[in-house]
Amino acid sequence: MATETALFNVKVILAGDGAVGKSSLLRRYMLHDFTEQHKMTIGMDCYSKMTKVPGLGAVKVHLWDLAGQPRWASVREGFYLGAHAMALVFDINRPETIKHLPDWISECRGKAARIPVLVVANKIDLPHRVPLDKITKWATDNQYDIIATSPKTEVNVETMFEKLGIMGVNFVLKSR
Ligand SMILES: Nc1nc2c(ncn2[C@@H]2O[C@H](COP(=O)(O)OP(=O)(O)O)[C@@H](O)[C@H]2O)c(=O)[nH]1
Ligand SMILES: [Mg+2]
Repeated sequence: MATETALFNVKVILAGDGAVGKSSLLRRYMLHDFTEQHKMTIGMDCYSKMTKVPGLGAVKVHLWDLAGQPRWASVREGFYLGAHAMALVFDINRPETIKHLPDWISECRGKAARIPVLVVANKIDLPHRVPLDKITKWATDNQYDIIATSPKTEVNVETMFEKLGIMGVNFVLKSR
């Protein structure tokens, strides 16, 4: 296979409470696979993938999967540094994961002040215990992009990561 040199290297982080589906989104995107089992991420996992951004060419996206549980908070601090985009994931079936979104924003903003945020409404195959409209309004009011996903039923996973790549590249270009 021909190797391609990336014109851009983009660091994307996945944040959000434990068990909202961050690792599952990555697993679906990277390995085209899904499992019902939840295995807590230990500290952090990292994956890289070459993608093409229309009009810009080859982009290498480095995806950082953060462990969401409070016990990993001190480990997470360093992961925000140098990030170019953040996926803020919650579980549409667990309202408390939505309530915690502003805490994730504050944790990140302390380390990566202006990175673009994509709010990810995950597990949309399950009953929506908070209406999507309400969260969409919160996201738009705060100038965050939003997408509804399900790695289980394969909804919008590719689109989510493509969006993050583009957001990351735009942030790199803006920061130059
Ligand atoms: N029904 C449903 N379950 C999901 C979905 N995404 C993840 N899960 C399940 O939610 C649990 C937690 O997922 P995981 O990816 O480990 O969450 P993380 O802690 O945020 O990385 C696992 O049991 C997954 O199988 C989804 O889109 N729909
Ligand atoms: Mg995980």
